[in-house]
Amino acid sequence: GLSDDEWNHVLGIWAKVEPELPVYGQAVIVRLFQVHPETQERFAKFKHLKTIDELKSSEEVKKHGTTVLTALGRILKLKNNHEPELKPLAKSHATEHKIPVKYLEFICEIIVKVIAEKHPSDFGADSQAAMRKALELFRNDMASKYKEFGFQG
Ligand code: HKL
Ligand code: NA
Repeated sequence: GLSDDEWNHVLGIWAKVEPELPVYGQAVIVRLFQVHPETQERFAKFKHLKTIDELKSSEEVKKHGTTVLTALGRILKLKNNHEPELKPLAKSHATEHKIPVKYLEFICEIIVKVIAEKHPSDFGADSQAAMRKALELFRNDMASKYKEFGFQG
């Protein structure tokens, strides 16, 4: 797990992100689809969006990004005790959506980059390191739940 100090960093930067969750959510999903186009293929509802302008102007993309970051925020706020919130998410991503752990790595990396771009002065080295550690914990626990659900990820 993370130390109290590390969680303070994580939740401190998250408090700055939260008032603008739709902006962040949109930026994260658009970037994910741009940098890793195979991830967009996982969404039947987004397959018709071909250009960067179409992605950026899609209310559905923005809504999905907001929902994803809202779910992630709930997990982060539970700190080292995220299991009750994480389990149903791992179940759906393992058994229904079949999302490889590699894709979780992609989105986590993009989340850190997008925050660093939008909040450079509030997201110093210690905060970035703490956020990376929290997202690594999230991914590792998702991966072990995946295995419990019979998905090798
Ligand atoms: N999804 C997340 C989080 C993540 C930061 C990592 C997260 C948090 N998801 O049809 C659905 C698909 C979903 C969801 C509904 C779908 C396809 C899908 N997700 C794909 C992905 C990918 C692959 C591009 C990645 C990297 C990823 C990562 C949260 Fe994800 N996702 C949902 C959700 C929630 C908002 C819903 C599922 C709701 C649920 O499981 O409730 C028990
Ligand atoms: Na800081």
